[in-house]
Amino acid sequence: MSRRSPTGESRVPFADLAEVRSQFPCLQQQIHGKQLIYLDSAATSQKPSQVIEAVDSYYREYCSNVHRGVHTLSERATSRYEGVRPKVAVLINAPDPHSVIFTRSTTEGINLVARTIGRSRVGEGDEVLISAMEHHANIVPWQMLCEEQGAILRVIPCDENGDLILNDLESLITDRTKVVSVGYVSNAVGTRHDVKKIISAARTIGAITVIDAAQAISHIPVDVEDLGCDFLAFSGHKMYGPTGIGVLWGRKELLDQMSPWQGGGDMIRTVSFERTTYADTPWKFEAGTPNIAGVIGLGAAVDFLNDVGFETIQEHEIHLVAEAMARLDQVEGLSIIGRPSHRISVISFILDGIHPHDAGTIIDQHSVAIRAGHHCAMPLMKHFGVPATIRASFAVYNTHDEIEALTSAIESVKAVFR
Ligand code: C6P
Repeated sequence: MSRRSPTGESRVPFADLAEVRSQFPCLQQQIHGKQLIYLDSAATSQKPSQVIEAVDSYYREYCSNVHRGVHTLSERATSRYEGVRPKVAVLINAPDPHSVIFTRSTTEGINLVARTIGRSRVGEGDEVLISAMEHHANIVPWQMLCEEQGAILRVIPCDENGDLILNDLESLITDRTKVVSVGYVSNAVGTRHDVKKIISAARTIGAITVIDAAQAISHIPVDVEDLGCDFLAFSGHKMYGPTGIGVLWGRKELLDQMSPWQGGGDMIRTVSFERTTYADTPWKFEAGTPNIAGVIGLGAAVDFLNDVGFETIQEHEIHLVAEAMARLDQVEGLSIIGRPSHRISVISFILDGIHPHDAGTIIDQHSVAIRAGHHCAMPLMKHFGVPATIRASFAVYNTHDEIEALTSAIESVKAVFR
């Protein structure tokens, strides 16, 4: 484990995970008089000092617009902003940094694909395939596209464990299938899907493949070359970076063929009243002043992930989740929702006779932050026959002691309703 200084130069080793945790100012506080225990990283992760300092230093030291000014501050901002593209490309093993588009979020990335290549490739009677376990961000844009184009939305089903049923892919992926868009990891129950299998089936018939990597990017190495997908979207705020910044990676040859989706400054080459010509990829997809501080913070978040290292992250999180599952399984009246064959970082559960929102409110009184709700996965909740679940999600800064605190908070919830 090692880390860089905020300026990105010298690397200083992290002594251990306790030191990693000490890098998160927001975790160093009490809520309701007790040490905060943050188990809601799937909603948004906490931010390490190096990310906060990178954003702070942009505003304090070289705040200016990018790609426009000839002055020193603007050149500095442009070079730091553009310097994040190759960092992100290395993170996801993308061969070309120019295939990295900065967006607002995963949501915006998926919408961009649906509104551009989706619109041009999906026609009447065509099919878009998603899965039963998608976040609304990977359902609604495709539903809107299908409604607009007269196309059909089809769904890969899942079983009672929360695993996708992939043995009948041939009947779901037909020559009418133009887009296959699936999540890498379920935010609601934590399943790590076999997306490679889905991508490879989709490629045999030439469908466009889109991966929602929002819940994967901070937990496992994501490798677009190995996956073989055409597009992959994720959000900075779930990978220790700022809110309001995301990435859409796309295969460069496809991005080059695609039309821009928003018009405005910074995405053009020339403008006249007769005709506009567009900038090259990726800038033609980044209309207007971008989230400069967000991109710079995202770069620091990539440094953070690299500095801790995915081997350390995975080893720690796999143990945490296994221990949390074992402890929660011992709690009487608690049912875990979804027991997938491969799980990452998220555990969903319900308590007999207690609404998840009531449980969440009481758990918060014990200074444990969890999420209660449908997790923007209403079709999946329906599949499991529940309106909502209580969700604990884990990140690199969580500790084994925090699992004990969660279980004792759950016991207090039960005591209130006894
Ligand atoms: N899930 C959660 O608590 P945005 O909002 O665009 O950054 O991310 C959307 C999104 C897309 N896909 C998956 C798999 C996600 O988990 C999310 C965000 C949060 O689970 C907020 S609902």
